[in-house]
Amino acid sequence: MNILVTGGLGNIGSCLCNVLSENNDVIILDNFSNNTNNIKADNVNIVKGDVRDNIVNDLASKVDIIVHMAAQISVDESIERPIYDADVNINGTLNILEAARKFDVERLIYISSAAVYGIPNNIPIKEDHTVNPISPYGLSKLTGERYSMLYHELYGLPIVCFRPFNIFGPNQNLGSPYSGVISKFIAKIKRDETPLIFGDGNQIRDFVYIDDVVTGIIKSINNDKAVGEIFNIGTGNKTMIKDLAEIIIKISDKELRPEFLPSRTGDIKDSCADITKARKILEWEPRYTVENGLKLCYNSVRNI
Ligand code: UD2
Repeated sequence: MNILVTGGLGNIGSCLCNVLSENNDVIILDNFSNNTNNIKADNVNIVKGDVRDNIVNDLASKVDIIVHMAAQISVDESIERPIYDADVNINGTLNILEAARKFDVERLIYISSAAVYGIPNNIPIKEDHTVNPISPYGLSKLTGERYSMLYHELYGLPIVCFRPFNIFGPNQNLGSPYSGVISKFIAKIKRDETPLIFGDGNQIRDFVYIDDVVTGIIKSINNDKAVGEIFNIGTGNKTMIKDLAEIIIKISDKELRPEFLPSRTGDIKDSCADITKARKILEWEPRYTVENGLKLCYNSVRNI
């Protein structure tokens, strides 16, 4: 099959493209904002461009399937620059949807975010939980979902949406101010510094390993029952941030203790996915525990 992956040079994108390229012809559309290229296969066609531009028509005309994950991904940046966030995440998605409609793609997979839920009323969170984003990023991702579903209903576009929870894996940019807590803790611990915990550390997250996310996405490509559906992608396992710090310190075999700082403003207290739907319809099961995934992440970092 011919597959277009927008944002294919990002962390999840490159991991996905490396797997897809084993059996498919892959085209990546990416604006190179990540500054790295972890694509291993040489049969991947990498095109530099923007999802808001006309180039998406040219690329959509050449493929059977589109995975759309190019986005403005930072919550903080979305609060600083809400118009830019909306332009990339909403108009960019609309541009992709139109191209997919025009060229009759067989599947469009839209990568949304657990940020659409905002502060949950209860955990684990099912897909039918109320959506109430608390950042422009969450709102722009939700709008992309809504447009996707509308294109499915109005034009019969075969759409699948995913709401990933806290994704982690090797190759995350340890220096980036936008990287997640795991990258932050690993960077600190590798430098023999104390990891910083915001708040009491009792807040819960659902950390899902990148390879499991990729498997879930791939399983939706040939599954007709997935069309028109939205799936949480997490593990259903709750990890407290203070426990996360302890696990990484243990892996490092260093004598470090985390330092506790005031809570981050706007931080969500607890978040965890209910993944019953993906288990049932996609026959998908996450394989990595947090511990296993963390060992792989920690050991992948050589020099810092
Ligand atoms: C995640 C997503 C974000 C958005 C959001 C929606 C990541 C990296 N971010 O934000 O894009 O979808 O969910 O809810 O997946 N923390 C520390 N010390 C640190 C860094 C973080 O204690 O050095 C805490 C932080 O206060 C929070 C938790 O760790 O309670 C997780 O933080 P995060 O930035 O990794 O991800 P999150 O869940 O806020």
